[in-house]
Amino acid sequence: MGDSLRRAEVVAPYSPLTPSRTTLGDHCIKEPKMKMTFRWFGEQSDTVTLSQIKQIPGMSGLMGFLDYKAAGAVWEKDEIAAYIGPVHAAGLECEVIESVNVHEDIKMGIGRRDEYIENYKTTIRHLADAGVKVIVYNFMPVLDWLRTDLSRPIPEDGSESLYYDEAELKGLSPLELVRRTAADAKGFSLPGWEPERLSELEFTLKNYEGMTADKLRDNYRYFLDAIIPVCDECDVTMACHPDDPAWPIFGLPRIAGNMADLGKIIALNDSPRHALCLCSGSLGSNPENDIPAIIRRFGSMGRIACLHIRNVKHLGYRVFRESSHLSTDGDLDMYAIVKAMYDTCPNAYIRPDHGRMIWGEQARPGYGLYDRALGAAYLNGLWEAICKTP
Ligand code: DNO
Repeated sequence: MGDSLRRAEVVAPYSPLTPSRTTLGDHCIKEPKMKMTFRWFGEQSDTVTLSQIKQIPGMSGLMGFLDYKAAGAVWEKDEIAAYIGPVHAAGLECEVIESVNVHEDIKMGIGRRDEYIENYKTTIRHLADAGVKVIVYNFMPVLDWLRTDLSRPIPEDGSESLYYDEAELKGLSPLELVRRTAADAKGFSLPGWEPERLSELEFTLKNYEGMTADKLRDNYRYFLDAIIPVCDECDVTMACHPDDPAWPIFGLPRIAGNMADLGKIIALNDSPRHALCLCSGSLGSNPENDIPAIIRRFGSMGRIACLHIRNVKHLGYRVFRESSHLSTDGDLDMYAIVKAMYDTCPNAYIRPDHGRMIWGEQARPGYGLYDRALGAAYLNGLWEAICKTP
């Protein structure tokens, strides 16, 4: 921030009368343009429509998702086409797909893992045929992202946001937490909380007993060794999403919570097809994580394929809420984050991440229209300012 203030002092003030400012080229943001995208759950499952997304300034496409697919199943060509067809018809791209979930057998290294890996390879080929360039996934055991309240009022303005208080987990079993989260979701499905996966929760948790971070990484390497050659063939990049929150939960190991963890993950396979989905909010759940530094490290290695950007407000030890995207509403410096992206991985895809519920909107927690649209506009504003700052 200090850097930006210093810059502001030396840059001449903008004047609408300065002729060079009124020519088309000078008004345009210089390349690279931000590849701004939006998560969309499909025509049957989203309260947000494609035409609304198209009307958000600067929106180039989606990070797509087939919310009904079970982990381990092949994403069939016709299913992918049914999702992507309307997206293209709305004038949006679909070069990123999220949450192609990895089956627990692969993470645990047991049972039918080779069969599920073959299915995953087929899915990669099918997505590549449909023009997909980046696949976002995670390697979190059993539970994806986790919150203890999906609609906690923010006292300052009456909006509602996702909230986490580790103390509230103490008396809860994972199953109780899953039931509570499902009840809290207002009837919407939540990405990462697919019922089929969670119905086997107790059995799966039992199987994870004795799992260590090193064993999990070994199984991860096995998975990558199998799928990365297919990515090379198809020109698709795999983007690993970090742990959220960024520490182990319910005694399950988690291996993607900080810079050192992500370094070990990247070292599992040398191909640039093995990359990260840098999620500022997930990593930002731990105030010790320096998000701009993490972006600079892996961005300059060419290992950030896409970014999920949102802000977090810490309210105590392992207590936080998801704030609006604005720097001053949370604890992350969004200017520094976008600047790190601009400097090291400007061609990565980006999307605003979870938004608050504002203006009376009823939608899937974290995935309404209004606050995410505000987030996208804000990120575009930061980008334009960075592009135009000499
Ligand atoms: C949460 C999302 C995650 C993410 C998956 C990727 O809202 O960011 O569900 O898409 O972890 O597999």
